[in-house]
Amino acid sequence: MTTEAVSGSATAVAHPSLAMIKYWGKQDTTENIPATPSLAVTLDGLDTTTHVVLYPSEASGSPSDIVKIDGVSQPIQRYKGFFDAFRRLASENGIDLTRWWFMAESSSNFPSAAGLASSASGFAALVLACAGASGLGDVPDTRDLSAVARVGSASAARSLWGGFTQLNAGAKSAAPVKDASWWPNLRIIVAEVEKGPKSFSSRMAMESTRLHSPYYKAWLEDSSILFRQAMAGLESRDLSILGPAIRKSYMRMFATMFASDPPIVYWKPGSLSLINACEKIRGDGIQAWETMDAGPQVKVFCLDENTEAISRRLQMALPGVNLRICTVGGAPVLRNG
Ligand code: 2P0
Repeated sequence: MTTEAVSGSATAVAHPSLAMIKYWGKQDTTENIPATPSLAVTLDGLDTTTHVVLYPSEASGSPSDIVKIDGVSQPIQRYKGFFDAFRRLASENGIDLTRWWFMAESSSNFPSAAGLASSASGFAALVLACAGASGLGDVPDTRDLSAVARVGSASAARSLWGGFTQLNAGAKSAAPVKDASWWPNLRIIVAEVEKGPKSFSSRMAMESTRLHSPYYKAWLEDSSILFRQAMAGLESRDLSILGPAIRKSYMRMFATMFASDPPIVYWKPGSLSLINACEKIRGDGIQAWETMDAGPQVKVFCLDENTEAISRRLQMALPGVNLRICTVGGAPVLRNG
């Protein structure tokens, strides 16, 4: 039995999920099901805060749900699948939201749509705030919220937990692997090579790779092997095992994109300067393993004791580059009101 919703509001804060082993490609574009297994770390220090208000549709004067990022209204079509999935989940948990709209306002303390996984933290914060505003609170299992977030952005499914998470190929929801305390001296240096939004969305680029890259099949096969290597490195907290798997995963993801027709190139000259710097740092015997996502930014996995030395060398390689030192972050949090 379902009961009518009542007006409510909630605020949630979530962190991005940075993939060490990359999700790139979909098994199902409608349901947004990943074709590769991914293994990710939740980043502390990068926050998305989302405030959601639930209000009766007849009193709203609005034709639909509303999402604003930094005060700017977003095309609601991009969110339709997400809100449909959320309403289904609410109904399964006894709350009827058919005559209610959501109004969401979101902002981050880092650039959006620039290859820093803002859609992961964004949809994770959104699903949690929607649950709070609807009065669902802690009722749905986190895996159910993860499955709804996945419809918004598959990487967001991973951001529902802190620490290290995995999203298997073909999976509807992510799963926790290790909590945030697992690797206390792991650091991730986030280097902002360029500000401003990326030139094409990861969703379009991912689909174009699937359809137009002759290397896509090899990429899918390879992903499972790299996933297992990375899991072994994480289990043993050994960067000399995890690091090479991290590097191979992003390099092979981009190789598949470069081979696409037309090619997809997110790299900028500054990205390459930092990639080369990491190789030299490793040549000097320091563990510094970089990765990149759908944008020009570079993230470097290292240990606490090497953070200063690596940061200095990155600054020398790309003077003026903005560096943030992140630790492994916790789960998203929900505040009522
Ligand atoms: C990841 N990325 O695993 C990969 C690595 C970027 C490179 O997930 O289409 O915004 O919304 O499911 O999650 C970025 O893509 O894509 C991404 P959709 P999403 O983090």
